[in-house]
Amino acid sequence: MPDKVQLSKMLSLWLRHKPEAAGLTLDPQGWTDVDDVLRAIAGAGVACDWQNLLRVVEESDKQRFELSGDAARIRARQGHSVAVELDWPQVPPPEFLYHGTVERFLPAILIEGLRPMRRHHVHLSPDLETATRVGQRRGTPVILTVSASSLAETGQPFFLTSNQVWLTERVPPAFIQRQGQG
Ligand code: HQG
Repeated sequence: MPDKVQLSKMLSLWLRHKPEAAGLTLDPQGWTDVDDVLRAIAGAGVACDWQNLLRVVEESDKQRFELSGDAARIRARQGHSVAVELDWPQVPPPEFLYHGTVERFLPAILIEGLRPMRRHHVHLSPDLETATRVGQRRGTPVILTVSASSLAETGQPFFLTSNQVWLTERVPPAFIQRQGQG
C-alpha cells in the first residue's frame, strides 16, 4: 500500500488546486476520470492500484474525496481554488457554527470578517471539536462562534457538503464572537 497521507496530499493538490500539474482536466463540477488519476499517480512514480485509491477515498479522515455512483469519476468534495461549481444544497444553518483559527489571524478577522482566502468559501464546522481540529493545523486553536442563522436571515446562502462542512461566502465581524469571551 502506498503512503496514504502522501497519496491524499497528491489528490488534494490535483483535484482542488493544480489539475494541470498532473495533466488532468476537471469538469465544471470538479469531476475527473479515475483512470486518468491512476495514470497520473503512476506518472508521479507512486505504485497505486484501484483498490489502493479506493481505500484512500474511503479512509480519508475528513472524507475529502468522492467517487461517482459508477466509481468511474472522482472529485474533491470542497476546498478548491480552481473554478468549480459544486452543487451542494443550500440549507438553512443552525443558530451557531464554529471556525477554528489561530491568534495571529484575529486582528484581521475582527476587522474584515472571515474571508475565503484562497478557497471559494469560508469553511465552518458544526461542532467545537471539529473546529478545534481545523485550528490546530496552524498552532494553538482559537475558536470563533458564528451566528449562522442570523447571517442566513440577511439573505446570505449557506451550503452543506455531504461530509458536514458548512460553506458560505463570508462572515462579517458582527456575526463573529470569540469562544469563551462574552
Ligand atoms: C483565516 C481543511 C486573515 C482562517 C480543514 C484560516 C478545514 C483569515 C485561514 C478546511 C481571514 C484560511 C478549511 C481574514 C479567514 N484575515 N485570516 N480576514 N479570514 N482567515 O485552510 O478554515 O484538510 O483556507 O481563519 O480541516 O483553516 O483541506 O481554511 O485560518 O476543513 O480537507 O485564513 O480545510 O480541510 O485557511 O480550513 P484555509 P480553514 P482539508
